[in-house]
Amino acid sequence: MTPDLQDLSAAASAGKGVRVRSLLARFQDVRTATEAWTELLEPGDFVLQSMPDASPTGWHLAHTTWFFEEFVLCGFAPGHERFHPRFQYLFNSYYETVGERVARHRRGMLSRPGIGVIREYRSSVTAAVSDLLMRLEGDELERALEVIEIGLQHEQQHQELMVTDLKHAFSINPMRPSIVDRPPRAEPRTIEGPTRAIIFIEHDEGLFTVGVNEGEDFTFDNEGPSHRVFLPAFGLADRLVTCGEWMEFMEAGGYDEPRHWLSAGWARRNSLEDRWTAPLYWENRDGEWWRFTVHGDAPVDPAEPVAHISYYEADAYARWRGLRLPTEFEWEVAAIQAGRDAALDGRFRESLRFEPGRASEPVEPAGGPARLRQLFGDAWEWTSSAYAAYPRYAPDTGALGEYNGKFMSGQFVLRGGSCATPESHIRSTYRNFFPADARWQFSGLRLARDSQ
Ligand code: AVJ
Ligand code: FE
Repeated sequence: MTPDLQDLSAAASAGKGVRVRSLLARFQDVRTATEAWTELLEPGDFVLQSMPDASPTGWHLAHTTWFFEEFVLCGFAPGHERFHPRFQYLFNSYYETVGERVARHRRGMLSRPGIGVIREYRSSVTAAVSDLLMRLEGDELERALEVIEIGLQHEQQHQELMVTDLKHAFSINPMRPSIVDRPPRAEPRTIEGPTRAIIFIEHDEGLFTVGVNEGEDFTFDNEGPSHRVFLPAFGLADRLVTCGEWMEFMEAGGYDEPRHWLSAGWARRNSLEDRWTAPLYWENRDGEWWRFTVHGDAPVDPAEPVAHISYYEADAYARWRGLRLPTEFEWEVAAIQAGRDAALDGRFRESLRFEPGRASEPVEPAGGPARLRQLFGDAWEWTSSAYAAYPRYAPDTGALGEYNGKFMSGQFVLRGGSCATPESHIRSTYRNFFPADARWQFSGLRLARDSQ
């Protein structure tokens, strides 16, 4: 070898070492972050399932582990012996390619394996994946790195779902438990005058590039291919709709007036089992609005962004104001123009507060230009866009092709992340999706309008 070539290959292997080591460090961080807050829970908390859409905490802990066992260990470690022969069936969520599974609404029946065994399962798979990474080389290593990255992003999605699912389960308990490290408490009201009026940031019409192609940084397959869209001129609100503004809608009879509502939303609002008169978790006590939070019960803070509303409610609110929801591309174009850092003023999972925070500054500094706030974090933002494939989208042919693509019907796109989303998980092309009646996520709204 010439000295030049030697240098090159040394550099390449050093580069590979850094990449593997940094993924390994992130892998361990994510695994630990998933587990850390569950140490405060009682044994019974791990099996609670309050509705078919929500899963028990123990199931989340095991399913995210199953993902690595199924797709990394079984895929790349020849002769890997499963931790337990039934776990492939027990902790498969929805992968037809993998096989049969426990029905989703029965996940709360699984008191065995107990949380002790689930924790052993987690550490055994975490260790085996780490060992495997040190052994693999070449193309195998490259492919394994990609799948582990998907596994990490998958686990981050479940970190958020663990919070929203347990919050829902606890909301049913008259003990009003707190899922975080502090006793239930009423937060003091700290209202500093009315919230500043919304400012609409105007955008000229034009052709814009949206979505992203596979590249160095991880993105989900549903964020691409990148393509161009034409947008007529629009204005996007500089902040989220607040609880105070939502109360105006309620007081004006917004929940009782069918003309604001989509037909399916109106039918859902009238459901006899749980008629909607306010956002999920809100409760009227002697004329005052309270809500259940992960810290227990607290009075509604009018300056906080509203959360736990469905698409139907968001849409009705916007129509009542004579405005509308943004499309997902209006949101994305505005986010790209604002720049990620400029808009990173929301609250994320890392704060461990798990409730939306107020806009960081209630009033613009004198003379300062209006800008978009709370784009990322605090509350997911419903868009009017149906969750559908971008032009030329094709899911992978293997089992992981089932990850996002097969859900592209009957759901709407949400953008921006919430107070339960890990900060490193969110970006301007990210597409979350839920059915129009889902309310248990931290879902809120930002208004939009057609420019004059
Ligand atoms: C993108 C949040 C709708 O909840 O099914 C978890 C995330 N995908 N495991 C979901 C997900 C696979 C997904 N959402
Ligand atoms: Fe999953």
